[in-house]
Amino acid sequence: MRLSRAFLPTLKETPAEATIVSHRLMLRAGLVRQTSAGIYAWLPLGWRVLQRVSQIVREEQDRAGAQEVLMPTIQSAELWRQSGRYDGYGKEMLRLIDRHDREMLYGPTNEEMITDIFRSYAKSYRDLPRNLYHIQWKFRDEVRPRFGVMRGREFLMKDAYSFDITAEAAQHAYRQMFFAYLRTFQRLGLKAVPMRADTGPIGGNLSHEFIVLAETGESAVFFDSAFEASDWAGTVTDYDDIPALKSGFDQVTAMYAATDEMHDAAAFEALPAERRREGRGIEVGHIFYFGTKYSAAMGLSVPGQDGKPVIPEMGSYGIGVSRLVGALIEANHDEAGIIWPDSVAPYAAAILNLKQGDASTDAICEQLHTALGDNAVYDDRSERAGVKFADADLMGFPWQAIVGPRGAANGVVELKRRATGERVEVSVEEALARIRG
Ligand code: P5A
Repeated sequence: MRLSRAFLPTLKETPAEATIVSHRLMLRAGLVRQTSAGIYAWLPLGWRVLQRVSQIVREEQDRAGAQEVLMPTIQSAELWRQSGRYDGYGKEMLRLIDRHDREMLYGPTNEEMITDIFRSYAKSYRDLPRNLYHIQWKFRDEVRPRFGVMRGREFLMKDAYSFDITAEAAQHAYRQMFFAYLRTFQRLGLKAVPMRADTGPIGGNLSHEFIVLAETGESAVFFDSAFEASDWAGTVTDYDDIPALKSGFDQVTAMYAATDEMHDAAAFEALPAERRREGRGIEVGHIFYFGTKYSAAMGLSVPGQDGKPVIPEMGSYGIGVSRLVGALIEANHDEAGIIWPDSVAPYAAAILNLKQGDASTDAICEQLHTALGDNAVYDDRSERAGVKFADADLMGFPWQAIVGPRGAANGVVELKRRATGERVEVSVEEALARIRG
């Protein structure tokens, strides 16, 4: 992508409304544009990151055995009356009336809709277990949308829903998602700590939030420092191994970790003082086991092995996909801008042409650009070198291939690693090899 033709707008001034660093950088680097309070347009750079994050989430859901669907954003109020949540959900729900005076709503979550879909097809216990997920926009009319995409009104969520015949099987499904979440956040380069959580309007009595530690997080958290050292994501390799998942889950959850809502001061104090950690965090995922709350209310039942009706046990599992983009920036930035981890970078590299019009400089830049294709932005603008450096740092591409007339004459490129600031002079081939990883 040539910067001279691209829509990659950056801002020099720090927007006054942004109080946390990820929000400031998302606006300055041109990732998003607010269109109404808590509602954002995703501009090309932000949209590429959002898609890369979604893809990692998708791959780990698939690996854990869940299947992707796509349900609509608009739902019928009738479904929510069946579950009994329509009135209770309150002002957070955006309610709509269609031209036939039917009550509709913009979905804040999809437990009712998936239960309705599943009950139309499930004919017997053999149709279970199943886990279905989608990655779809949600709307919650938050009282105080803030921190940019972190607490938006419209936001992208991955939500999965599991159906099982027994409570034990449903708990296994819960543990599958628990480990899928640990893997997902690890691939994103984030340390997310699972914490016992309150269930709120979703319901049930077993629930974990996945919290990324960050000073600007909205939740106060208390946890055992053992979490900092451990690599739990790697411990589970076979999602069908019921005992292995159970023992892995028991080990992880035996360590103390809780948000302020569930904090048990006595249990925390029982830890040796040097292991007690207090801080703040961002909730990037939340999983729930709520048994038959929706299936019973909505009349989902299937004949069991003995022919008697069984009401399936359910759970639901959410990841804040758009919120994750903010959380990733909170965890990866410096004074100059964003530092994208390789796994989600919108482009692997920026090619910086320091002397537009110089024949050998232009030739090397074109060669790099052709070789890297859609994986690089080529800064071919007639701007000063300082402007190009600042924009590349702000937008945070993991690599900068800096090409000036002196090096170009000798076929040499200066390669800068954004995360460390380290610069090396290498051949074009070597630069390509390193960028491609
Ligand atoms: C689980 C999936 C649910 O809605 N139903 C389906 C369950 N859970 S949740 O905790 O309410 O939301 C799941 C995740 O969505 C993100 N999230 C938000 N992101 C941005 N702006 C918001 N206003 C917002 N609200 C929730 C969080 O990451 C949350 O963990």
